[in-house]
Amino acid sequence: MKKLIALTIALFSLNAFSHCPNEIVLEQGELCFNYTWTNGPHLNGAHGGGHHHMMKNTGRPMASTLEVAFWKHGDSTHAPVQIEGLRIYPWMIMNNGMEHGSRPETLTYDSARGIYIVSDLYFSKMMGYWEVRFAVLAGSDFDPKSDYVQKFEVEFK
Ligand SMILES: [Cu+2]
Repeated sequence: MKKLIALTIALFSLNAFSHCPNEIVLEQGELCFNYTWTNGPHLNGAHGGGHHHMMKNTGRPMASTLEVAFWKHGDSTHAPVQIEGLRIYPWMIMNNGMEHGSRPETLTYDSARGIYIVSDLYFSKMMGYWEVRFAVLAGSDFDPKSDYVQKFEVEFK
């Protein structure tokens, strides 16, 4: 029991020293990132006929917005890191084995706050799950199915 407590304390202090909620390895090295939903995530009804989170007046699907901050691994000041050619996009893995994206998302860098804002994210309700994927564009042969470097599953409330 004592050992377990000591280990727990060690892990907690390590975490405080080099807080890294998520890791991504890119050309510039190991980065950490944190993400926050500032709008949503909203799960929209399938094929426009659903009832989940549709806008009351228009019946149009609702967009979600995500904010992401990157910093160098081990940097306790969390100085913002900008990533050339970054793309953050939605991706669905369907239960039937098919995979697909969504409408084009919008990525903006808020230089005052040092964060990326991903808007126009549309998640439709289907048999499967949505991921948010991270990629650095390698050119026109970019394949969103396989050319991502990091991802997380979207958890809808
Ligand atoms: Cu689907």
